[in-house]
Amino acid sequence: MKRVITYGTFDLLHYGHINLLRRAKQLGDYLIVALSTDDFNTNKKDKICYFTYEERKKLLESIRYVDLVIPEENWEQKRTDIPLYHIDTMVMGDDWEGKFDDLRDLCEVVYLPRTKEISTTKIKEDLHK
Ligand code: C2G
Repeated sequence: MKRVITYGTFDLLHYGHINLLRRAKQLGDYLIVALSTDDFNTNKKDKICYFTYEERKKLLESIRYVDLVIPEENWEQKRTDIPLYHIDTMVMGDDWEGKFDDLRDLCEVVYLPRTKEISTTKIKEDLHK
């Protein structure tokens, strides 16, 4: 049973996120999503979410590739999450390329190409036009 984890805010869920989650699941048998809490987004990631944590959690739990959603409350928890959840592989989009290589002593770290043409920022800008 290969266990995969990924981290993110996943606000205004879109097909770029789904592409990431689908490929992450293809790397194992069980996919955990550590979802950034509202507090973490506001105070540390400088992100204002449209949907609350609970709403974003419900959306992610309805995705066939996702087996478990846990809260991401800070940048540092990865080092405890990986042994705690017996993680074999951590997956992130390549906008994070290299940023989590220090975790390679704990698990495989894989960066996957982002879906270029879509982003929450673009959605908001296009809707604003
Ligand atoms: N993503 C993607 N393609 C997009 C947009 C996002 O592949 N067009 C990926 C990102 O690379 C990330 C995941 O989808 O791996 C979630 O995206 P965000 O919610 O923007 O994640 P981020 O805010 O970067 O949070 O501790 C890590 C952070 O919590 C990552």
